[in-house]
Amino acid sequence: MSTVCVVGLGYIGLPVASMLASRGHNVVGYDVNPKAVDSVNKGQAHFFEPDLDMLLKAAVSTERLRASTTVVEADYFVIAVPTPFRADHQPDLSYVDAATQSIAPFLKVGSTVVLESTSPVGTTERIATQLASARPDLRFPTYKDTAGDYDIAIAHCPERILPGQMVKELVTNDRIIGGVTEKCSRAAAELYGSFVSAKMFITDCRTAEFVKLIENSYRDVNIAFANELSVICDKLDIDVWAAIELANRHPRVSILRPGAGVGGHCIAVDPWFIVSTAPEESRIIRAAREINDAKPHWVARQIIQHADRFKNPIVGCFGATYKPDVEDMRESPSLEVIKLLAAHGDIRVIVCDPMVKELPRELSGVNNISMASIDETCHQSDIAALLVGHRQFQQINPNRFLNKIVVDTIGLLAKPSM
Ligand code: SAJ
Repeated sequence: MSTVCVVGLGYIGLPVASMLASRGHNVVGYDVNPKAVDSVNKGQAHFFEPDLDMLLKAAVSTERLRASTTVVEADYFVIAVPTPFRADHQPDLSYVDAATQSIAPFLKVGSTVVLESTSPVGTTERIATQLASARPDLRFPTYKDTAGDYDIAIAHCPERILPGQMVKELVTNDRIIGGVTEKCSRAAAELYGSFVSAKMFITDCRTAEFVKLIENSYRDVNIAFANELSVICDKLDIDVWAAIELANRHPRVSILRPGAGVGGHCIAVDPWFIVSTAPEESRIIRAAREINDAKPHWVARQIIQHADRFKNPIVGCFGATYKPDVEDMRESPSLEVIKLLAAHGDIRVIVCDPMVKELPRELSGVNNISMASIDETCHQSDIAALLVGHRQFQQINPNRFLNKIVVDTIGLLAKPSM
């Protein structure tokens, strides 16, 4: 069993740290946020993810996992910090750089550094270069170098788990492991082999970085296609859900679902990392991002057009999270719709979301926004904006919408066409 220092106890780092501990490794989770550290040490996750609390509690109570605000010496360092983009859509690598600097003093001969954070191509090599300059006493690998001998292995093993199913997918998803050299890949595979039951595919770090980015871009492009269809269908007075369902009867067609837009910290972000490195060439990828980003604005315009027919319109927004059955509101398109509606001062907006206890600060103090139960929202609203397909919304009796204008962005009330 190894000692592992997981850098960053967020949405990815915490499940990974808990999983590693459950497989018998001695894990220290490092985070700069003392609140997150305290809560982890009490065995409590600071965000909701099914089955995570159970795994974490067991890891802490067996003392295989402890959280700390300081890094420790370890056999493995797993970096799982955010990689957002800046206002100009250029990647912000400041968290990865800070993580790299924080582990540098604690490397020892034989340590392996694994980057899990989704990152632009070249980031794993950037870590190697930065560590080499911080630790001139140690030897570091260079890209695809087979001859060189070195003390530290460095690899990228991009996270692939789906929020809502993270604990299961950590074990069952195939993994891509891209070392700076093949020897580095093998060192990382050793650690991941202790909990991954699926296949592990070895490649180089640049390919691994690119593979992760194209996985999410693939999904973004396909969702953009579905969103574009919904706008076209609206213009042509065609039921988009029926059209997609019928098209998907073709054996080689599988169109995704339109919605209020694309949110979360992955699919709405990662494609920009490709666009930023190849701006001229990334034409579909950029267009997809723009189409998906425009969708909440289109949805809000539709609702406002209906609302203008009422004297004191009340719009019930069903859903505020970025997707069904999670409590995460990061980059949420439904939240964007809510903001745009509220900015139209004449509309009263009622938000209903059983996954959300309170709205983000910038919205909770706004006069014309309030939160209400499903029942009250159905009862009070003139217009029902169906924005997120939570399980609880699927159980609403469709008759409750009969006397309202319904803007159904997610096909909640779509009738099967066959
Ligand atoms: N969405 C649609 N229509 C669809 C499917 C999704 O509008 O048919 C929307 C969702 O409502 C949401 C957004 O797209 O707003 C993204 O949701 P998602 O469930 O597709 O993906 P994420 O962002 O929760 O997680 C993704 C996953 N990537 C892929 O499926 C290729 C996950 O495996 C990654 O680990 C994660 O990104 C990540 O961290 O990169």
